[in-house]
Amino acid sequence: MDKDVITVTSPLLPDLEEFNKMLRQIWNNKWMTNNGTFHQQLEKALCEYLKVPYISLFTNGTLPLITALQALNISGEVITTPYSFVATTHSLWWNGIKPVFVDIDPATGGIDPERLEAAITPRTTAIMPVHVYGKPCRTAEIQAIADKYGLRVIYDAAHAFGVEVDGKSILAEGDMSTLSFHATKVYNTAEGGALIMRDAKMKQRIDYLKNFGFAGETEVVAPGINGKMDEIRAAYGLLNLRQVDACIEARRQVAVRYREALRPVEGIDFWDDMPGVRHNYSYFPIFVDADKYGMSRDELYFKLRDQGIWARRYFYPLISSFSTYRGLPSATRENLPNATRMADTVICLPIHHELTDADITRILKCIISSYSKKQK
Ligand code: T4K
Repeated sequence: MDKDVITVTSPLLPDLEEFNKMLRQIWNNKWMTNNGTFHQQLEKALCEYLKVPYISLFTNGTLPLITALQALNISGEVITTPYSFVATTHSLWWNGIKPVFVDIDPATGGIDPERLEAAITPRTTAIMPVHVYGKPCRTAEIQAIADKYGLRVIYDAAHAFGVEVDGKSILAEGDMSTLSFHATKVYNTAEGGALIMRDAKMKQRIDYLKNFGFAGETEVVAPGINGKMDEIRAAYGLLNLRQVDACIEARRQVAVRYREALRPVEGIDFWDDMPGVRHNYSYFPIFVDADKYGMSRDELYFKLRDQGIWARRYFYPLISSFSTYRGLPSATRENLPNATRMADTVICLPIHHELTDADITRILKCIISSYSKKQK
């Protein structure tokens, strides 16, 4: 890739010498996968780091969504958000479940709890919200509605690694939460993911399900899948866990600089930190008001692109506008005005631990120069 290109993210990589030492151990043991030593160590270390009671590692962040739905026997209709990565809704489709889209709360980007009740039908069995960009959803209100109607709540927390509210992990909310450890995430194992659950019985069930349903050498208790993380990724994950805090702090400093510089720019909106929340700064979305800023979102996006700044329009287009989902009654723009507006105005600016001061200055100059021209 061109050296002058600034990408939206860059993977946190383990120290290669340390990684080699761990690879040597794997080579010596010749135990590559199926609940190996590093896999067990990583599950334990992540429970401690994330302050959660039980975790099950997976090969990516999509299979935990599919498996959670299987484990809880979810069927019929599930209420979800259109403002996410397609994997959220695809996990429902893979389970033969009908997605019902509900609009988002523009203050969080997450599903709007005030619109949930109107979407519940006799076929509704669960809610699948997303802590989009790692920003916590309104979990207490979502849970109150779920309790009132006897619904399950599965959080797609792919972006919410290490996020806490008042010292409590956001991953402890709902029946289960999923994580993605994809290379583009704050904490990564190249490909990888996890499912977080509340009790040992469910952990056991999930461990069976991600291993074809095997409960011992000769017994299969359910039609499971192969979702197991291997030893190489678990070793990589153990090393990355040592440096993830420094990575989050570096990202925080980028966010501080963006906010300082962009606050006076009319027509560029962004979120500040929420009180009591430990954020992970996984994404830095800005929202472009074309009239006030003097340039549309796409004009700015392509201007950045032309200057080698590969920002991204996460999450445009909305999931509900893809051909698979477009025909659903809940997929209309009229039903999803806030999500539509957000998808049409968002740009996620580059944010990662290797971004230099010069990079940040270059990005800001590109955004601010268009605005200054309009002022003249
Ligand atoms: N739920 C939610 C809410 C999610 O956001 C996701 C995944 C999932 C579930 C499913 O989790 P996984 O099954 O994926 O674990 C990325 C990721 O592929 C995807 O994991 C992620 N969400 C989604 C939001 O974004 P792309 O298409 O943006 O990736 P790509 O290849 O364009 O990479 C973006 C930039 O990152 C590149 O320009 C440079 C940098 N990069 C990327 C890779 C892969 C690197 O520097 N090194 C790399 O190895 O999808």
